[in-house]
Amino acid sequence: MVLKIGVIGTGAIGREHINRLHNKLVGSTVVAVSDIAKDAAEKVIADRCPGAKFYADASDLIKDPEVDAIVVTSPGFAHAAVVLEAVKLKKPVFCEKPLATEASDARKIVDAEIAGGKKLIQVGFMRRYDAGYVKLKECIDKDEIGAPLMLHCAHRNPEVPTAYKEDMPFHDTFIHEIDVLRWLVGDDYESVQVIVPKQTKNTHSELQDPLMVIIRTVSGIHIDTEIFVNCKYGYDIQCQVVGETGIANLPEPMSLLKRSDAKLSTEILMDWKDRFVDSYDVELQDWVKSTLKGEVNGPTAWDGYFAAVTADACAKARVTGDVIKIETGETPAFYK
Ligand code: NAD
Ligand code: ISE
Repeated sequence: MVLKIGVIGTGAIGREHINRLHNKLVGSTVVAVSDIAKDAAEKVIADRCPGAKFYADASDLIKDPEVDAIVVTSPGFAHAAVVLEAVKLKKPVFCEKPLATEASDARKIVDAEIAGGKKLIQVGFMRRYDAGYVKLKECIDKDEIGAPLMLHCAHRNPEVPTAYKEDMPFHDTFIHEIDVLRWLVGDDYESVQVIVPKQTKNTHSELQDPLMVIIRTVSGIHIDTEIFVNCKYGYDIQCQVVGETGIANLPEPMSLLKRSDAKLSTEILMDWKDRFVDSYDVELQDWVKSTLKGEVNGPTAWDGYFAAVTADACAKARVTGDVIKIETGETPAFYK
């Protein structure tokens, strides 16, 4: 059986996912595409999924009876409306992160999914499928370094466009750490605090860069993460777990170690597309497989909601300088 997919949003990651789902992975085909930019979307169809229908209005794509499942790769602010429409029609959804840019919208999605009585939504937190993070989790779960006490992390992008501003470091960038670190240590968050260090000259008036976020988990684990989105030198993701009896680091991406010209050198990647290429493949193949079985195995709408609440708390903490409590309420039995 083949899953017939409609994709909403044909930008940077939409194009990549269309290619995966139509030409690379097993059990899926892209039958419809929607975007507010018609010409660019039609070019994507011609290049990557010829024959797929184009819809100017995403609602029409969701309603198309030929479309079994929806992939949402439009910008974050446009996610909630289409996810809610798909849930209403009981269609499975893979929604790129963030599930919503405001926790109140993410909560509406959770409530709608629970009311429908069936899990339908997976959120695109692909780091849970990254071989390095999977190894780190195995190491923690097998108690190889004792109980985690502290995590030191960094999320560095070479640069961001000027449209990237205000609270995007939390909702667009740090949202990955919010999800993957909670999954890694298996502990919810109690509070967040944001520190604004000396600013890089490479930022602009509407963006504070770098930022430092400190999370305290319910059991008391300390997690500090540097968010630095104009670091210039590379796309660099770091994570070190300090346990009671040892330390484990997220592996560096595989890269040649070269001795030449009196130098010992190795390349640093510049793009998230390259850094996480394998994780996106594994993530979407797993989503296709589980969707065909009528299941959701990956990060749920509740995970998306938890991340949105934490990102909102970071946004507040940045402005007030306070330690802000994370208040999500109990995980509903539906998601346990
Ligand atoms: P992008 O700006 O490159 O592309 C967005 C596309 O959506 C554009 O083609 C735009 O015309 C279209 N669009 C805008 N509003 C729309 C609407 N209302 N309905 C339909 N289409 C609309 O953005 P991107 O980098 O591809 O990011 C898209 C989403 O994917 C974001 O949520 C982003 O956070 C996420 N993303 C995830 C990762 C990851 O590592 N998991 C990486 C990059 C982006
Ligand atoms: C982008 O949307 C991603 O999800 C990347 O993984 C992240 O590193 C980047 O900061 C975001 O803008």
